[in-house]
Amino acid sequence: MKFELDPLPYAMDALAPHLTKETLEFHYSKHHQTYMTNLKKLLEGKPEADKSLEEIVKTSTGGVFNNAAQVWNHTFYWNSMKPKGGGEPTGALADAIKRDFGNFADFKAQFSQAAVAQFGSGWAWLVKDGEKLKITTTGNAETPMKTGQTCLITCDVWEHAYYIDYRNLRAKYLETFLGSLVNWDFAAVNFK
Ligand code: MN3
Repeated sequence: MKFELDPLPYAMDALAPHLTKETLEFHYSKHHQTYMTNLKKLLEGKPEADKSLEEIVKTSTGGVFNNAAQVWNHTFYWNSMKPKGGGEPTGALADAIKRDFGNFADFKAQFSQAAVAQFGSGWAWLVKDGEKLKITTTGNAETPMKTGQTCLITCDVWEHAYYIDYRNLRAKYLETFLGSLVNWDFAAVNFK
């Protein structure tokens, strides 16, 4: 793999005021970068270093898994948001959400509840499991990608994702994520 982070898909201040430049500077340049730096150190001179990031996530355990999965999860998270995001999905993804959650408002409520209920650090996900859409949460670095589900959207619910802007108010962060940041275009591409 190449041991470099993908660049952020937007400027550091592009998600403000919902997520500030300070949050993105810490989250991308410190947290995300540290997972990559650690992974590089752990794999230096090892045959796994030639594998793709996805292969490493799927086949590793312990510290290698934790750092590799956090690199993958964060890149997926950055792409799960965009400036002037929010709104509702359209087309086949909108139909599938209606089919599996009743309606979009119910989907949003269930996603937010699941994210708030995740105890401690982790992630909330919309995934495609076979043909069915599901909301799932994972603890720490765990990722549905490892178990063969197709990830459509994720929200990072580690405190470092929201503490600068929202302090302890994870529910408020979720409301903003779903209302103003989530990138349904990215979800639609993953859904296909
Ligand atoms: Mn994070």
